[in-house]
Amino acid sequence: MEQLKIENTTLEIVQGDITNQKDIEAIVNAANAYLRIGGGVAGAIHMAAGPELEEESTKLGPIKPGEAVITGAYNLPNKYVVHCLGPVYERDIPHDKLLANCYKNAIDICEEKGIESIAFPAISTGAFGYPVEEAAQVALKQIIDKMKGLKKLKIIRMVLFSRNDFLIHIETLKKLYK
Ligand code: AR6
Repeated sequence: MEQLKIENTTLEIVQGDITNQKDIEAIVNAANAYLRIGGGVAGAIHMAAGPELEEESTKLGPIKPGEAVITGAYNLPNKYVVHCLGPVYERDIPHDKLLANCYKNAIDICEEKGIESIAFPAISTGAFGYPVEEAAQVALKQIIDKMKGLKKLKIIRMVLFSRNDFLIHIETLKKLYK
């Protein structure tokens, strides 16, 4: 695990499954616009949460790239799911701004609701085709920018599914924060 502390907040980078973050209050879903079940992260989250999640989430859709909304987490070990719609690479432009907005808006929701910990997957890097090296730079830069002055949020965790994505995020963090 790699960690970076800025003021009162710690950024953690781990390899793992977003549905298995038992010590985290809110996990982030790499959602589709209609907040339906879907595949990848969204499929895993809905499967673990149970059907009530889709009942609640679909009422909040459709959302636009970069937007984030919050629901309960039902059978997941967390309290909330924050659903972010990432950009489809090279279709939703500017993709870097829209991807950064996902992280920014999710963190703003936590501050508004007094949530102390959040875990993100690498939004847009699966079905939406965002190259992981580029996405890691955008995500980590935006997270670090937001970490200054946070009042409620104490832990921000990036959860990478594969070893390769995990190592790319660690390298990117080292380059951004030396
Ligand atoms: N935990 C953590 N990361 C995961 C997990 C998991 N359980 N499963 C996959 N990943 P994706 P997107 C990684 O496709 O690109 C869905 O169908 C995966 O390796 O879930 O934003 C939705 O319904 C990849 O690096 O999200 C949307 O239509 C990253 O999570 C669309 O896909 C994101 O992959 C969203 O596409």
